[in-house]
Amino acid sequence: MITDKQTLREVVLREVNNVKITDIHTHIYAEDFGELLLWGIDELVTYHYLIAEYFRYSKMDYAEFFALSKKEQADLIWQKLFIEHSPVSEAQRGVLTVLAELGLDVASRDINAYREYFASLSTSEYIDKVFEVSGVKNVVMTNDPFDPNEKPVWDTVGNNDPRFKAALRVDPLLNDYATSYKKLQEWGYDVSPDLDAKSIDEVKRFLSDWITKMDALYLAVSLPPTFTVPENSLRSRIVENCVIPVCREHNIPFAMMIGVNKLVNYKLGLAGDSVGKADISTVEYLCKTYPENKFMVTFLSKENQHEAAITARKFGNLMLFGCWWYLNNPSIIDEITRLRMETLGLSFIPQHSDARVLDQLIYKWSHSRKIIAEILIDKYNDILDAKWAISEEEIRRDVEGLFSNNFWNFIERTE
Ligand code: FIX
Ligand code: ZN
Repeated sequence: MITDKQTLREVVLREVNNVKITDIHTHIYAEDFGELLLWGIDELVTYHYLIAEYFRYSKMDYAEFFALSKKEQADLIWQKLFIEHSPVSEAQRGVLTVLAELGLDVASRDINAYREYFASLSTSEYIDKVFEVSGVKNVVMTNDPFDPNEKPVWDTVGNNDPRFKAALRVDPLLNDYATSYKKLQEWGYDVSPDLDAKSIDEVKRFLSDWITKMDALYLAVSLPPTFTVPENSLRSRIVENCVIPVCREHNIPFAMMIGVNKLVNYKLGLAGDSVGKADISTVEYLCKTYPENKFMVTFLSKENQHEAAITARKFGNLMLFGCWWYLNNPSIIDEITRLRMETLGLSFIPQHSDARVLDQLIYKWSHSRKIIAEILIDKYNDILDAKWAISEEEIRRDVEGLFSNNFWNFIERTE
């Protein structure tokens, strides 16, 4: 048993550095999905976080920028954010971490030399490399049947890489049924714009068909701060009459990602979304009303985090996950993770990468491992002070829970 703090530190750092991670929410894809999988230095540097940061300095016309090639955009961003200003933001620093952990010469600042490295690798070689360097064992994708570039893949080859799991993403269905119902009709589902009884059955059939086709581990949606159930809206009716029963039938969680104000600056595209504080009472209502359902929830607003942790104490069918998007900064990850551990013990999923570019698995997890390890050390030290002794096996158990098993146990699946 470990009773001294130096040994404890060494063991926690070793276990957190060595644990193989299940990354439960990403926007990366297996190789079979072709161009949907983004990787390499030009994709890294044109990540939408960095585009937003580029326009903090640049007065360039948005449309003119987006008309450029990825390489031309990357050259502008590299010059502005890395050469003319020190790259200290989390997204800027992340690029450097990727290059450093790949063993490239970061000090050279030579983006063309980096391009030569990436050009020397095949997609499958680089997927293997990133999983090896990042210590990620499997990722959950974001799979959208309404995406005209993705649906054909599922209608032909599907997903054949066991490292990549599927999650069914239904934003168009829930947030824009007035448009998306026409796609359902096109695909042979007998739905009407007013969501009558027949439509409810057909939407359920659509969801069930795709959960089965994808072997989806959960059903997910991104939602505005105003998301409310119950209310007299198509979204609320689809959630209660379609999503909840189908998720229960398949025994998969409904994952709600709440707090996005879409396209507050539409000219920035993906970089144009912002954040708003949501109403926790909808999560309380769903967890209380549907105790047989499982809910995964992450809020985008820092202001929702404390009440979310308290709500998770009330409902065992609620699993909080990640420090999402604008919360994925070291200072906020530290605050939220300490709050959650002090409130929920180890019964939460501390992080997901949200990687949109394969390479980001490397930096997002390298940075988060360090933060979470220091918090665990502090919390274990607190109980050592009370003369509680702990074993290496118990530390490994706790760490594997936070970085993988809490998810698999909650969804009642094995990998
Ligand atoms: O809705 C989502 O899954 C968000 O994570 C994305 O839309 C967002 O652009 C993102 O990648 C944040 O990290
Ligand atoms: Zn995401």
